[in-house]
Amino acid sequence: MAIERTLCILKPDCVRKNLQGAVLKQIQDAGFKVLGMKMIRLTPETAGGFYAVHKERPFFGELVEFMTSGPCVPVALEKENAVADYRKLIGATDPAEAEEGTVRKLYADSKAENIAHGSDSVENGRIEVAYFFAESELIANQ
Ligand code: FUP
Repeated sequence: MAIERTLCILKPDCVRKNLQGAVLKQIQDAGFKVLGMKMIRLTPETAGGFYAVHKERPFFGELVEFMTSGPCVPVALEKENAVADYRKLIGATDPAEAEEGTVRKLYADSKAENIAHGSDSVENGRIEVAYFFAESELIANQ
């Protein structure tokens, strides 16, 4: 299996609930290496650009509003098979459908406020990490 990068965002609901540490511990305990991490507040432009693929969806406005509602924590992760393994760790988009023990099942309130983002393909993992981090900000060898 190949070493991959994937982007986690600890979303504003995660930060509001003071769950950054708990979720990050779960991620690190599962073997993911943290290459970079920062706490930022997204603007409508950065949030809209990140979710541009959902621009025509009915929930786009609310998604941007939520993602800009407070600080969030983008985290660049690396591991073998990182994209699929991380999506398994966070669980289904809707916490009601997420498996027991997953981050979203444990902590998320709804499909809209679901604690953590995860890239959905290896290509998007690279693109999304680069959306938030310059290569020089990533620690490749820890
Ligand atoms: P995921 O890959 O699990 O993050 O889910 P999607 O890419 O399908 O959706 C991105 C974000 O849009 C979700 F995290 C929350 C929001 N969303 C809604 O608010 N309502 C929906 O019906 C679907 C997604």
